[in-house]
Amino acid sequence: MKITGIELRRIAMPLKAPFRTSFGVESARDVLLVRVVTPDGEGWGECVAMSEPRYCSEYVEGAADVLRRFLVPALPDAVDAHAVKRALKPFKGHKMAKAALETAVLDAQLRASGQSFGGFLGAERDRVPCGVSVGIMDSIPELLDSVGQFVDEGYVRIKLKIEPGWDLAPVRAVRERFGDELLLQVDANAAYTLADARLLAKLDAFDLLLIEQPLADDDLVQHAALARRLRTPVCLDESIESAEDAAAAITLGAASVINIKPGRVGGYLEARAIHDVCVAHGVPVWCGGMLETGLGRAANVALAALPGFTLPGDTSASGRYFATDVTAPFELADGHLDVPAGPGLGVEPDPGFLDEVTTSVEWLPLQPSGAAGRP
Ligand code: OSB
Ligand code: MG
Repeated sequence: MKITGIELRRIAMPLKAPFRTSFGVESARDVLLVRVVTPDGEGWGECVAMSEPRYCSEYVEGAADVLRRFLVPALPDAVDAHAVKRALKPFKGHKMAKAALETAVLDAQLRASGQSFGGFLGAERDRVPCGVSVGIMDSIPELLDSVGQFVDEGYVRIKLKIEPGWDLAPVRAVRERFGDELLLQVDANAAYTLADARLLAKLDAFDLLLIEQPLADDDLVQHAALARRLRTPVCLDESIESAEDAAAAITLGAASVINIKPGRVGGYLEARAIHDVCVAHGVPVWCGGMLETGLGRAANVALAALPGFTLPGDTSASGRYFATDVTAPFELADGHLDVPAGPGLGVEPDPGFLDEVTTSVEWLPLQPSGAAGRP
């Protein structure tokens, strides 16, 4: 496949309500969309980097910079997603920027050949069960209201964001209000240290599915030490950026569950490789989220339909975060989202809405013929 050029489009998506984690508060989603243009059609990739480098070292402006300065110019003449992955490998880090570019090329390639993301990745289900991530709140009554609404909407699993000072009490309150049947897990986003092991062990009383990323991103050895002191399974998010990381974490005993976010690991090819490593080791995986629009969500839902994704993901409906999505909204039915079946992502951005929320557009021509104009 030849690429004519690449468009970097920034959009500003207001969130229905601020989303608070141990690393910060998000009130609007500043999204970088990558559109690959070829003579046979186009493809979309959503970059999941956030506006500030607080979840990880990447941030939207930095992702746009590395794309225009290094990644896009490194693309070979004829590409498919595998060739993109190879061409970008010499550049260290910047997984979210790489993932967006690889995904856009994969989407263009699959749309051209008529295959869906799910079909390409090896999805074995046509719908996936959905969980929801619930931010840190100002009070427990507010949290119980919020969880109650999500339960009423049909979400099959609740994840509570925790941090020091917002851990045992909110978890106890949710467990008491909603009962032992509720699938419940927590996510600390690296907010604790091994010195907190005794405190974290008190969460064992609440029968959580897992505790996600309790310690720092680069603390694999300490996660292994913590895991030996908890009955609650330890799941890693931030620590896992590749299949090699996943293998190391499993071998060390640092994780008995892995959260796979395609953006964090450099794309859907690497995400599938991590899935395969985990399946080979009998380690369950689930699909994480980064407050994606419908474009990113479509691909995540396809990934979550692979056989090793045995736990519900953070693949919530469009309405969890956005009053209006850039695609037709993903809507929950009986706690599930349908896996798109059409070619590529199987969803289209609404051009009018996209223009309304666009804050900047940049065209990067690739072939000499593309320099003449913007298709
Ligand atoms: O740690 O999983 C995380 C959102 C932004 C950054 C990191 C995380 C999250 C979430 C929400 O937990 C996931 C979602 O609902 O998309
Ligand atoms: Mg997480």
